[in-house]
Amino acid sequence: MSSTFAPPEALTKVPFHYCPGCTHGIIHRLVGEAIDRLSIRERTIGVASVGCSVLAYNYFNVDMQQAAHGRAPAVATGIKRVLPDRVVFTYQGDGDLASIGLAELVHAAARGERITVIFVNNANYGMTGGQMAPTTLLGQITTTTPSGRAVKEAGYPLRVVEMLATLEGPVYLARVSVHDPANVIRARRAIIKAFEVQLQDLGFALVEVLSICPTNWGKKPVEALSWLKEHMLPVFPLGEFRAVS
Ligand SMILES: Cc1ncc(C[n+]2csc(CCOP(=O)(O)OP(=O)(O)O)c2C)c(N)n1
Ligand code: SF4
Repeated sequence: MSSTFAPPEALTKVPFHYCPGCTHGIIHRLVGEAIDRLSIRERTIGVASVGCSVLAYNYFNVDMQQAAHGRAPAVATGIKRVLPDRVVFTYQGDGDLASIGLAELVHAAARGERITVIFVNNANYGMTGGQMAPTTLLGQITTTTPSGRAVKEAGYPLRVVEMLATLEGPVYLARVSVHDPANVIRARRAIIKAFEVQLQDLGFALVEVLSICPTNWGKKPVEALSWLKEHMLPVFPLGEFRAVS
């Protein structure tokens, strides 16, 4: 019997530990599919970060390196410079990438490092219990903003892709979402593109993926998908902010 649907070879058979409905799993799959599609599994090295995706090294069927919280772009830079023929990507949450790791990210982008960054924005610190992240929306309730994020105390959400688009180093910058099937397909295209940029040795590429955290948002998965669409899309518009032909 022929098989019409199978998991990507670039993912292991280890079951994900993610909460039911969490879209980290979908994003892992899209990265795995991109690696398969480009036939780069044997020469890809992933850098896992710290956050709910801390165990990504168990799930990607490629060589993996664990980085300390926020340091993945610096670690990826080192790997890529020593092994320029490898395809190097990081997989980071918004707490990891946009808070403690912002300096590493911005400088890697400004230097135009030939790495691919997959940035999962779920508008909170998932792993540690749902604290406010730099991407938390105004008014959003988190464990550290129980009355909703207020400008006076906590300022405004950070738009990472728009900020990086002011730099000359990045070659490809996109924001996508996985809240419905059409957007999942667009997200897959953007992730493939971000790897192709590296294969063509063009420079730094980052894809921000809007993602849900039903557990810490206190919503059922389907409600969380609607919440993303209604509340996150107006603040984090989708599209390519730096494109390559
Ligand atoms: C140096 C350091 N500081 C703080 C922590 C605690 N910590 C672990 S994960 C995390 C935030 C993770 O949030 P995010 O990156 O948004 O990923 P998510 O869990 O939402 O996928 C924090 C603050 C740590 N592990 N190391
Ligand atoms: S806490 Fe949130 S981000 Fe972490 S696995 Fe659960 S739903 Fe996903």
